Amino acid sequence: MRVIFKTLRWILHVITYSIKLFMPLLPILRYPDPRLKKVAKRVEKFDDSIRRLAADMAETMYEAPGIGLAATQVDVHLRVIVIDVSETRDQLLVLVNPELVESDGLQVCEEGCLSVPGIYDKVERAEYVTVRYFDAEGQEQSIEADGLLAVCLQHEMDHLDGRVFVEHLSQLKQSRIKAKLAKQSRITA
Ligand code: K1U
Ligand code: ZN
Repeated sequence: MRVIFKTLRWILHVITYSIKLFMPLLPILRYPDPRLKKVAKRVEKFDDSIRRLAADMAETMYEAPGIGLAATQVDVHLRVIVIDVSETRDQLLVLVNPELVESDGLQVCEEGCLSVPGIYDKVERAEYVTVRYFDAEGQEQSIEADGLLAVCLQHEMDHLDGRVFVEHLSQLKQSRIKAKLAKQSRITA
């Protein structure tokens, strides 16, 4: 009897561990959840809670997998984003209170969003951006970016202002996307 009980406990442990392995650490809000529209507040105190949030967001982003994540998407309305566009997935950027200080040119890039699963579409963004921000230790930094990093910075900063990339698309496309996502959630419910 004890052996059976121990085996069952071990099986349960393996199942729980496997589920955890494939699940993002923090639940990600799905469009059109109204909480994605909230404007995030500036971080005033750089304490351990901010570093913990950034670490949990990074883990969630890597597990999803994604190349960026904004705190808004995990229902935390503070101006914190994490980004890693490297192929090696080892160049994590944590940006607190990011501000666009310069932008130039235009580029059109196919975007996706962890809050809008399965939807990809072209969006026009600035080609070059300079972003001033604070790192997790509260040190002021600045980053100049082009290509995918520039797109990702603009996409994540949009989230902090309550904007999702699909809002750059036509009303017709937005309605179709909402209908598709509603159908998806009816199927998975
Ligand atoms: O904000 C988010 O939801 C993350 C989003 C960021 C982004 C993607 C594409 C263009 C602009 C911004 C994603 O990461 S969607 C997933 C994705 O693009 C991806 C996932 C794995 C490997 C490579 C890309
Ligand atoms: Zn997104």
